[in-house]
Amino acid sequence: MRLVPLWGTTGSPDPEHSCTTGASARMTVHLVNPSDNSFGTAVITPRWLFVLAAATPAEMGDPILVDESIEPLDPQTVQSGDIVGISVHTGNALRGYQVGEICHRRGATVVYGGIHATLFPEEPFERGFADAVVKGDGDIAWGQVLRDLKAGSAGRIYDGGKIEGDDFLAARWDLMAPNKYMWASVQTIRGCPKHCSFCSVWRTDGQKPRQRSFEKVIDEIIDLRRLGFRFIALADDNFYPVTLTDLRQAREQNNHEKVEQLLQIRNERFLLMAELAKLPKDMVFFTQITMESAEDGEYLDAMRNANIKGALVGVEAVTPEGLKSVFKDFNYSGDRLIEQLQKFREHGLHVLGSFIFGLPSDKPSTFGATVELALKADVTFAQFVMMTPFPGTVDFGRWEKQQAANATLVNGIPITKYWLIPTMIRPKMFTPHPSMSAAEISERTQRVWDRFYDLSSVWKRSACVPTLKYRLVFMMLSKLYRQMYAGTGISSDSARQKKAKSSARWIAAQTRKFFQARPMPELMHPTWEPRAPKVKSIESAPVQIRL
Ligand code: B12
Ligand code: SF4
Repeated sequence: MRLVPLWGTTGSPDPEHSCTTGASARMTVHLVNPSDNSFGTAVITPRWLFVLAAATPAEMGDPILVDESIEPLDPQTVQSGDIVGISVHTGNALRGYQVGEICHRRGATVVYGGIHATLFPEEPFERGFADAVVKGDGDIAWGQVLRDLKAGSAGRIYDGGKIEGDDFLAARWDLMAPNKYMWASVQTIRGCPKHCSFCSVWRTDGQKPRQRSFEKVIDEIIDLRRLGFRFIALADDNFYPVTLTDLRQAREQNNHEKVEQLLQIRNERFLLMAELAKLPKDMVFFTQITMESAEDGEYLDAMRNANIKGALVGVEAVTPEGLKSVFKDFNYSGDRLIEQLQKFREHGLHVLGSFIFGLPSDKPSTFGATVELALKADVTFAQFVMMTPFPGTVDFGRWEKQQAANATLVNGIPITKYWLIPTMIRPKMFTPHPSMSAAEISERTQRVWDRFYDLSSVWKRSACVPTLKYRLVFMMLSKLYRQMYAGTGISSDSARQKKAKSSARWIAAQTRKFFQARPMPELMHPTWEPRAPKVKSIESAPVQIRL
């Protein structure tokens, strides 16, 4: 881990307010998860909020946590001298900068982190009244920033690097607002060895899987079950870091060291799943996985035994050309794709299929073919997202180059900085398509959602749960999923968005009750056998350099 405050000390945009002046008498720490859409209830906990709470040094007191996907920040709660940590991903960066401005005007010190700040560390200074920015992992860096702020010697940009899996902190679930979330989220691994063109994970989180030891994961999950959470999202980039093909290739190359490394990662996954299987049987896990796992029956069976009931599978495209264009030609297309998706069901796992529309190879007929395939392949849920070039991706790099010569402006903002365009006028499609307009792609995508989530299809799919009561819950969940997307993403018409949002708010509140479980304070943590400490890689050595 490199923990490097870069480029000297902070220069606050407001000369009367500088965080270099050191501790004020009162220094409450706030952490804000920005969102334009507040639904009163959220589906999944934003894990960073509770991890950074754990990273806050005890001497600073418990931080105040605000998740705007539940309720907007009340500015009155922020006082002069407070410190506010804000996380930004690309979609919520603009709201994040507004929150930063509000807090700055109230006299607080503002620190940004998260994937967008990692990719554009200068932007929060230019747009969001930042006093400091943390790039990369915050588990260790956040404590350092706070201690530096308290001492009046904070750096401007800190690089938290990519820490080892065993340094990932367990979240402070005790600070979570009660009765607001349906699923808690626990990370078991970060990074992904693939390199899909639309994804930045392999760049920002690295291609080397960073795995937490199973004991730490299980301990955290037990804490959650004790609190009454039985639905847990394993918020991993890719739950299947080593494929059978990886192993076969390493063996064919007689690369014994590589085989050993791969087996170590794989064995740790099996150890984790074996322990998950020992947890109370009412627990339900969900994760994200690549399609290749369908070929690994042993792995899928271990997942089923571990109560991992389902996974988001990135199908992306149903044609070979589409898959090639996103560097995902390890996926199958056509009938073989259907067979592969069905394998998950054969092994007792539900699939949330994720499909992308707007790829250059897409034609008007692709939309219908995709939804028919999704219906035929027995996927339990599906999401149909429109191609968005996220910064840090290969697609974004290409598009930025194309735009460099003759940049399109929206509201005076270059379209390659689309996250700075106010959400109401932000285009839904960015990269021009060779044969369809953005409106046509959006319209056709919406129709695909409507078809997949029409009442009779949802009712048919709801047969996967045992009782009528649960079939009704399944239907509400499907409706909620569709509404949340219409409210925040695909819908181009604002009346429809508004309606979708208010109905999502109501459904979310009703649905959450079904996720609640009896707290189990009596559940004990296992006593773990000590294991030999892992050797840390050089890149993760905790170097602390101050310039
Ligand atoms: C789980 C997950 C989800 C879940 C849960 C989201 C949630 N409520 O948290 C679901 C499925 C709902 C989801 C949805 C989406 N997601 Co998502 N998601 C993830 C995933 C896999 C893990 C996130 C996580 O929990 N990580 C664990 C925490 C601990 O890590 P972290 O957030 O990175 O935080 C660490 C550091 O970044 C840093 N840090 C973070 N914030 C701050 C703040 C401060 C002040 C400091 C100091 C440090 C700091 O410290 C933390 C601890 O080390 C990430 C991939 C990833 N590796 O991040 C994608 C990811 C964040 N998602 C992504 C996307 C695109 C989306 C969607 C837009 C997808 C879509 N098309 O609809 C939606 C947007 C939803 C929304 N409105 O927020 C992209 C974001 C790309 C970008 N440039 O913004 C990512 C990176 C995946 C990708 N393929 O590129 N997602
Ligand atoms: S899309 Fe999934 S498989 Fe592809 S690089 Fe990103 S995390 Fe890995």
